[in-house]
Amino acid sequence: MSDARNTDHKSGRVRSHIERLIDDGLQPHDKLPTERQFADELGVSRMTVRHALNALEEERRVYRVHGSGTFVAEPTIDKTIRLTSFTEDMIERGMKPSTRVVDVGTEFAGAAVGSKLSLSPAAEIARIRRVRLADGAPVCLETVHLDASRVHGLLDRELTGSLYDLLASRYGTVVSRAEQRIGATVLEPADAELLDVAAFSAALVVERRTIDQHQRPVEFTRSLYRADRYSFLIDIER
Ligand code: 16G
Repeated sequence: MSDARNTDHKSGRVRSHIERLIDDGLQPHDKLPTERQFADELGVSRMTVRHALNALEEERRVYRVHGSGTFVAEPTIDKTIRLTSFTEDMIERGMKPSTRVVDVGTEFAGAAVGSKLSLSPAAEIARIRRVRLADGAPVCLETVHLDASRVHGLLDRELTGSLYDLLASRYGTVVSRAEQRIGATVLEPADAELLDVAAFSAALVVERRTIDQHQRPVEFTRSLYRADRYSFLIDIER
C-alpha cells in the first residue's frame, strides 16, 4: 500500500472509532479524548488522528475550541434538495416535527411578494409565521405568503400541522415544483429569540416559490434556518 493510501486507511479506522464513540453514548458538547490519547490508545500517529478529526469537523460531527479541545457537535439536519415539506423532512430523519404559530394575518401582497405569486401588489395575501421544531428544538422560522383568494378560511384553522397536507386536502392544491434561493445571513434579535439562539447568530435564509400541479405559483416562503442545526445536501451527477 502506498504511504498516502496507508494514511487514509488508518485515519478512516480512527474516524470510525470516534464515530462509534459518539454514537454509543456521547452527548452533544461532551469533550472527546485528546489527539495524544487517541494516538496512544489506537497505536497511530497524532497526525493520523488529526486527519480523522479534520474530516469529522468538516462533516460537523465535532467542533474544536482553540485551547480547550474537541467536542461532540449537535446533530445537524441535512436537508436534501427534493421538494419536501418540513414535516416530511423531519419524519424521514426520525425526528418529531412540531410547530409554534407566531402570528398570522392578511395584508397587501406589495411589489416583491406580488411578483413572486404573479399577483397585483394590491391583491390580498395570507401571511403565516411559524417556528418549526425538531424533537422539541426550534430549527427554522418560516414566513409563508399565499394568495388569500385561494385559501379561504385557512387562517382560522389549526396551523400546527403540515401546510402542504392542508393545501392538498382542503384546497386541492398539490405542490409540484419549486424554485429555491439559499443564502447566508445573521438573525435579528427578535428572530434569534424565537429560535432560541444568541442575537446575530448565523443562519441560512431560504426563499422558496412553489408551483402547483396547474403550473400556478402557490407559495412564497422565506425560511430562516439555524446554521448550527441545518445544512443542505445536493446530489450532483456527471
Ligand atoms: C418547508 C418549505 C416551506 C414550506 C414548508 C411546508 C423549505 C426551504 N421550505 O419548510 O416553503 O412551507 O416546508 O411544510 O424547504 P409543512 O407541510 O410541514 O408545513
